[in-house]
Amino acid sequence: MVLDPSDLYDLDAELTPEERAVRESVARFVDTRLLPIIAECFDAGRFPSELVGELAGLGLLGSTLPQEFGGGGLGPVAYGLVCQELERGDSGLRSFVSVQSSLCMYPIHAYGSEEQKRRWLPPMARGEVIGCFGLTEAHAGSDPASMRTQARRDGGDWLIRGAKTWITNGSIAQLAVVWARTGAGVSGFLVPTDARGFARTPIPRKMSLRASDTAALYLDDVRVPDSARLPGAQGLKAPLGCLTQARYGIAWGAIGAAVACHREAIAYTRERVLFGRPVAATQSVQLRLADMARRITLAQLMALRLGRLKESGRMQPTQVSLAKWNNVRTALDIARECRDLLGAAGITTDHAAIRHALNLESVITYEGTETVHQLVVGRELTGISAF
Ligand code: TGC
Ligand code: FAD
Repeated sequence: MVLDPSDLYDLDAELTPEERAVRESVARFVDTRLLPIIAECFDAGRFPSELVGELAGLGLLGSTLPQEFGGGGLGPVAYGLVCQELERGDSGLRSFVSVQSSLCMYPIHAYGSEEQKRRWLPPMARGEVIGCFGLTEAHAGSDPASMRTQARRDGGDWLIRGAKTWITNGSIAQLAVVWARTGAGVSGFLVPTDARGFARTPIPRKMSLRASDTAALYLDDVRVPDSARLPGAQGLKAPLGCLTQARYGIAWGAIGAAVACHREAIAYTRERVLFGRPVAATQSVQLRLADMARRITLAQLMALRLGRLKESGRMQPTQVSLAKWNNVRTALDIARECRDLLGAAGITTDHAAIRHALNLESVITYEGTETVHQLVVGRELTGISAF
């Protein structure tokens, strides 16, 4: 029996027919709609907004939410496979879906009022309203507890003042989920981006996630009614709870980027003839490709186990930290090595490796840096917080 080089342990056999069908439909979309345009988007620094309607049509926005709010009721493993296939195309498109689904629709569903859910979730699932998630500030990235953005009461309203930066979808969003300090700790607010006093500027000169929109947000006493506050979001654990959802998707997504680079490097080294034989015939290249397969298989096993833990309601944030750390590190190392195996051909976006490697430089930083996740695991082991 010939093994699948991207699935040496036949994890496909562990998936349900529904999970396999979801993966295959997203894979088709990526192959036919994203891959033909992604290099051009990356080169131009352009988010492929023309794909948003198709993502919605495939049910990929808020896909785990119940159908009454426009979601698809997918399970965690199916959602993970969605992220994996999208990121096999590009981390930027997976980021778009992560932010819309896990960082915007999830908090509205988990912490929002009935009225907020009915108003925002269905148009977000249809891709008519794009969301962004404003937690990070210039001085408060890894340490969001030190945020300075404030919301203060003014009659029945709130006035929000502060600035957020590095915000995915920031300049294309119609709705911003903004986290701000109030007299009673951190709260979340649903802020329409056309509100008076709200401004945003795209972050220029990015060398990573070039096919994703990233912006700074400025809130100059933006007035919102109390009905825009997420009533169930109390304290920092509310935004951190959203991060757990998004980090879970990233742990799966990164595998897709690694698989794309690995497949490309196998094909390239089989074709590339040097010193009278394919470069894939050398022991050192086979050793490198085999070692990548080992690391991809470990990442796949970790993601699937995490997914089954999530399905049974037992997944812990520390387990998510371990998987985000391991799988993004694995993907970044593999993307860099594959770039090297392509020689000079690896430095242009005619091949995928350098695009994935550059993208993964962001993925290893956002949603908690690698060090933050290592320290979360260290805290679990020792019972001592090193933050
Ligand atoms: P601490 O103040 O001790 O805890 C606050 C409360 O939160 C609870 N908690 C969590 N709950 C759910 N999920 C998690 N992951 C949680 N982590 C903590 C905690 O139990 C506590 O609850 P309670 O009831 O006791 O009040 O905070 P901490 O010491 O646990 O956290 C420190 C640290 C460094 C881990 C945290 O601040 C952190 O994760 N920092 C990294 C910040 C970060 O990841 N920012 C991401 C911004 S969004 C983004 O990057 C989007 S990229 C989008 C894309 O995909 O394009
Ligand atoms: P810092 O926190 O300043 O960290 C700098 C360095 O110090 C890192 O190496 C870090 O690991 C290290 N460090 C930090 N603390 C410790 C410690 N205790 N011990 C040892 N080392 C430490 N944020 C949002 O809110 N919403 C978004 O949509 C969003 N999208 C993003 C998109 C992109 C492309 C990028 C790059 C970032 C995005 N972010 C977003 C921000 C992201 O979450 C932060 O960049 C990240 O949390 C790290 O914060 P920082 O950049 O301020 O780095």
